[in-house]
Amino acid sequence: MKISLISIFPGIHDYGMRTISACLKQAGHDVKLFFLLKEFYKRYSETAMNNLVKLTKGSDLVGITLMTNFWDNAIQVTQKLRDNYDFPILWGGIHPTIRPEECLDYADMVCIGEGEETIVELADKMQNKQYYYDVKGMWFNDKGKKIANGTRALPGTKNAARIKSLDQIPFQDFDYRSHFILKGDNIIKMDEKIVEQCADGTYQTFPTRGCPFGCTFCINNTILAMHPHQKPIRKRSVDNIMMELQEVKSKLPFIDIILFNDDAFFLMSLDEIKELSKRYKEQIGLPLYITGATPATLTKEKLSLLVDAGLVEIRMGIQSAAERAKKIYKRPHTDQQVENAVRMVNKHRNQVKAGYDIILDSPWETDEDLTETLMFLSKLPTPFILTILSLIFYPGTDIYTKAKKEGLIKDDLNDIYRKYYHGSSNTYLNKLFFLLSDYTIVGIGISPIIMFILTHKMTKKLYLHKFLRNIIRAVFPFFRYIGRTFRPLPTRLYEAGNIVKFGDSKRTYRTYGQSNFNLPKFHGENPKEHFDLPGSSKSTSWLVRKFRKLSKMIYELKGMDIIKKK
Ligand code: B12
Ligand code: SF4
Repeated sequence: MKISLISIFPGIHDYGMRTISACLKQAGHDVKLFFLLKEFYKRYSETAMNNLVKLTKGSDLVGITLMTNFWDNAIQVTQKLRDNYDFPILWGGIHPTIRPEECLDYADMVCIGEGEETIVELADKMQNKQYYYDVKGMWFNDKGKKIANGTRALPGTKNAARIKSLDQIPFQDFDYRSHFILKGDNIIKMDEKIVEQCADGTYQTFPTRGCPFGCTFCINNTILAMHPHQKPIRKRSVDNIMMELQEVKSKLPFIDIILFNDDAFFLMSLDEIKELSKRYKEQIGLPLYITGATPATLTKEKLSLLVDAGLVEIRMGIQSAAERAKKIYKRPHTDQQVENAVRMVNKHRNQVKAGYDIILDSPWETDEDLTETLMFLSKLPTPFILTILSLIFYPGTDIYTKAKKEGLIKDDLNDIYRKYYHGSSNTYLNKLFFLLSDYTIVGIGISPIIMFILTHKMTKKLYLHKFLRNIIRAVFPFFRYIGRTFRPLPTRLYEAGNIVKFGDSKRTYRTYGQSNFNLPKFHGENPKEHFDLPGSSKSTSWLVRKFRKLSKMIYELKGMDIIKKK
């Protein structure tokens, strides 16, 4: 079977699609993989779409992957292909998993959930001209009649038809000879240079799948409800992880950081982490970045082992410190546990860059709740970076149901599918989170007393709050200079392009910016041009910009940039 798979995300780190492709190739199918990198709020040009039509000619099946925000682009691609060909179009990924029915208004078929077994069974049956409308985990649109075949047991569980262990899943397809990528308006053949440029030195993989907590805004909330009797977390063996990473080292020599992007990595047992760290250090030896550090699962022992193995960056969800919000989100930890986890990470501040996620714009959070979170954050040891996201009620989650019931969602398409996740509303308190983040990155922070004054009702009543905030913003370059001068070791980790040592060895690595995945360099796109975000040049006053420029000049003139740049 000739199968074209289309990834419409803005980066080439599409683990799901690469794995689906590897499974199909392993089963003997002829697969072309397209990376049509695009931010979800931009559409493809007519030239790009015509290119795609040419390149998908002769396909027997086309698969498209999408998350909710990529809805419009999935429709654009589907309609273009539909206007030219009559091959079946299959949608898979997070959004089709939670809303299969509406997807069938556009696609001919939908794959629900993890699709490694499903896609191979479907493709084999299609190739053998067998009846395939009975494939489990699939929904079909048969001339207007929708056929729903339920869910399939998750790969890596004992009820799975074939893949009873995650170790049976082939590694991601990085064979670029059958890959294509959108560059400008044209879709061109991928080559090693482009992979190198787009990978930005990072290789993403997943030692585990799933998370048992099911916070009410997260996809795991939905997945747990869909698979109530299955193990919520599935793990790969250390042997299997090592095999994959050794292959990466030999086939992708430009990779210089490994990212474990699991939802709940620290649910690996101490023994598993001991073995993984030991072998990782001996056999892989690349800097390591781990997300999915849920505060309640992080322990000193696990962390120390990983730091010794080469951990250079960690990301953990805090989301909110307010009791009311944590209850609504069903967060599985106390503020004390978060603080302990942050302090644990901070002990390794000279080697490990810390990132914490915060969710803003919850309609159920009051100004008092936000103030509670700001006060909590201001007490934490620096440096760290805050990734500030705007709450989105993704369908299938409990908060979607709650928001819908309360009439907070008028129109799913505009209020959810097209909502920009970094575009938190421009309120005074929201801006304080961004200001705080600027200060925490440079190892200074904003002290609880200052935060208390900034957030106190009286300050607002006296109309002093904005004035004070502007002063703190304006003097930031000075404090950045102080922070970086007096805390050069930890703060250099937060600047992209610095060469630093990692682990306990003499080896070095180049530090990265906040987002390794988006490709402004390659693609020439910058969301800040389209949204007036806090921190963007549009929302910064002329005076502050001038002041920052002047201090930057002084900073550079004084030659205080002691860290070597590549
Ligand atoms: C890694 C990751 C990213 C990476 C890479 C994305 C990628 N495509 O791989 C990056 C950092 C780029 C990213 C970005 C975003 N992400 Co993200 N991300 C994840 C994460 C943590 C893991 C995804 C993953 O690889 N899972 C493992 C694989 C095995 O699962 P999978 O990708 O779903 O693929 C399987 C199936 O879905 C299916 N499948 C997938 N595609 C197809 C296609 C076909 C044809 C078939 C048959 C099957 C199939 O088979 C695959 C193999 O089993 C998930 C959380 C999660 N647990 O999934 C969030 C998640 C997918 N992200 C999410 C979101 C919202 C985003 C953003 C839109 C916004 C944000 N706040 O981060 C941005 C968008 C970026 C942008 N600039 O526009 C949400 C999606 C919710 C939704 N309803 O759409 C998730 C679920 C997290 C959450 N909030 O719960 N993300
Ligand atoms: S702990 Fe993280 S990954 Fe797990 S359900 Fe909560 S938000 Fe999702």
